[in-house]
Amino acid sequence: MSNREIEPHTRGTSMFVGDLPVPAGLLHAAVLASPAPHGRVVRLDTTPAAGLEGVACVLTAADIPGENQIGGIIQDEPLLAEGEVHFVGQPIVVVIADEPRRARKAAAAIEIEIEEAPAIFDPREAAAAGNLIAPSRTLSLGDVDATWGSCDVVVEGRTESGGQEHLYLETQSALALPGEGQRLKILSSTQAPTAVQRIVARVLGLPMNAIEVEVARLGGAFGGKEDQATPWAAVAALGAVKLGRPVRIVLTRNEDMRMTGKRHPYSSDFKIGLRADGTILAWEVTYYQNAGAAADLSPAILERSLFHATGSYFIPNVRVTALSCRTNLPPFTAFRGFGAPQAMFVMESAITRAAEAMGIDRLQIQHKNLLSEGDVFPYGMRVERSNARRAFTEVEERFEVTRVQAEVEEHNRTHRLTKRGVAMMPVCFGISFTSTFLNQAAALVHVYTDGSVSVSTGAVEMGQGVNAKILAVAAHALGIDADRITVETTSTLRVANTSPTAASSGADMNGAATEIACNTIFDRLRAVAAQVLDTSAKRISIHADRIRVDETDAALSWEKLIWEAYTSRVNLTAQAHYATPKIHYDKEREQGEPFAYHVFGTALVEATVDGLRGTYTIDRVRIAHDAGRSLNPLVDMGQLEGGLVQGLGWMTMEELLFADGHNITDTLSTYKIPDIMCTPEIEAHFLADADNPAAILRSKAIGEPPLMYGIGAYFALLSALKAFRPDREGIYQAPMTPERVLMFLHGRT
Ligand code: LUZ
Ligand code: MOS
Repeated sequence: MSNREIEPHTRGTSMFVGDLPVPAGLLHAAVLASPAPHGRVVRLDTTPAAGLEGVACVLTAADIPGENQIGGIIQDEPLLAEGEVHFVGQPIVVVIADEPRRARKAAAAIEIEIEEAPAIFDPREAAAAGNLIAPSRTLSLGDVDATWGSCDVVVEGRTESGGQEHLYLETQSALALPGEGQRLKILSSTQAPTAVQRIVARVLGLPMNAIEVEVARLGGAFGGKEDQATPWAAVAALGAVKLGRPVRIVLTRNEDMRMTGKRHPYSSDFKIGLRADGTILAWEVTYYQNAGAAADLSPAILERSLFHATGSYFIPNVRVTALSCRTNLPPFTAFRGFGAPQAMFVMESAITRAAEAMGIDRLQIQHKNLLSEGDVFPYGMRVERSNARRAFTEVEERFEVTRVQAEVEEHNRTHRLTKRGVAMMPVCFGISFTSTFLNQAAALVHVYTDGSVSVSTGAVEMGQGVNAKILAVAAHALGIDADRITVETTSTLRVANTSPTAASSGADMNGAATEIACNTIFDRLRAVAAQVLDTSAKRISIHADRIRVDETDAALSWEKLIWEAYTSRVNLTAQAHYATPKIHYDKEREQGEPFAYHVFGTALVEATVDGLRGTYTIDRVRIAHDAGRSLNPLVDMGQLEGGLVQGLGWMTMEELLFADGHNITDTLSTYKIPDIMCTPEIEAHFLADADNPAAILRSKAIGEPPLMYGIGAYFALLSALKAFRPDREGIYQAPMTPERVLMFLHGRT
């Protein structure tokens, strides 16, 4: 099973928005962004920019023909700031010029004066001041208040987890091409073509059918282009409509890092109650989500945190409260895991803190409380086909965890300057958009008269291999060689009302729609073949590119069959729609079945800390993962490794820092992501004979769950730190940077 993206990527011939052939008369956009985190614009003089060489026009909020509003879930975000600014990096003015350099120079020449107002950066301060994006939400199960008294151990604590920069290789970009009349075509680096279409239509005051959005592929996205590709497409569209010429915007790395949202930092309070044998009886947690200055996807991300509050464990008494707090930082957004990693970090911190208080191994608590068949989540869904225990014990046995632990202890006994740590990290991740209505997809399949096949869906290829999976589904459903099939770009003209390619569900849903469309065509072809071969349709099948009657190859080729169908005036095109069955959720009662199924797995993470330097290595990560019946094991293994390393980065070296609302980690020299040198030895395997009746060809979604294996790194490091300093209480403040390591080992308490 091939991934056709690999060769053009390797040769450098695959095209991104910034590589497309330059259309005649192309202009370039640049943005002047707010230099202050909060305040009022008291003077704005664009004349110094307008007069500069090459400048075609300068646009402000006053030039927006439709609504100056790009908010999705909540309409609280202007495209261009009007009067007030709410974060450093908020777009205020757009300059269009003949060269990107000149557009940027002109934007810098604009004179702006801002009367600063008090700004809030801390989510708890925002909550105390009543600055919430939406009312808080609480999920509960059993009765926590009545349970604390019957617990043998109760510990409380506070955790912090930091933000995370997406650092997709391709920065945010869009190219807007004016067509006849009011028509506009936008080539956008977006995970959500329909969101771009809807918001651009709103901003321009046009109907959606005036706008086509097309996406060939993205150079990575990781959630960063689910909601936040939209403003850049709107900026290009605004310029194109004003000037009647093509306009492109491609953010520089520094602009992208300064102006766009990242993973939400969370600050959380927890209380956990256990029996002396390690059984968790009660779990109470409050999440303060730092949402930044606008809602963006924050409420949906908060909802996923609520649903993942208990991680891979069954806890009979739970109360989870989540607050989305409005601060003066760039609006934080979707990032692989979408609120679940933040929730799981708190759960694992609580287990570690409890183990410390009880003087037992955290693995004992983990093992004891893993989800089993029939257990219920606080949101009311029952666990079906849990592989939580299976994956955990498979790691314990296959990788001899007891022996590894003994070796680590031996190392720590015999080494003074380095200590090792080890941690298990179980993952349970719900598959489906938590917003039920988004769980739909569509496909459009054409068979041409020469027998070649074209498949369009709503899925966006972003390096995750979704096109390879859709190709495999189509080849399987039609029974023909994959070489006959192409998976096309994503266009709102061919497939309308697409959900974002997100929530790990791109292949599940678009693959299912593809299968339905292919089956429709297959049924029509069977009838044609039956007529040609003078037999009954039931006896016809297509396998390995051959038309068969019962088990014998017929004297009829695929090409001949297609020509027969065409000349018999049979429809060789099918459109299909797929809606994930059964799922539902009642937000009033906070009960339902929001997910089609769950993905399970466990990682074993080993780390070594240098006690003098504070540096460390993540030595090895070994994983048992439930991939169902993988549609493409190579693609899935790539996603697993990539997700893991991204999770390791979030927990260790990636430290997003703001000073007075200014991102001071807005370059590749101040914000470090893992590279091949700090990638551990990875040994991962998929559970044998895994199955999943709830997704396409019994596969399982892969995109997000592996990121959360990376959380194990924090606890492996913490256990090494405790080997140096058993006198110190653990800290639960991610990322565990070398600076934090040194402070833990040698700093004053
Ligand atoms: N996006 C979204 C997501 O809109 N809803 C979700 O539930 C989700 N989950 C994961 C990643 N993106
Ligand atoms: Mo997402 S975090 O765009 O699946």
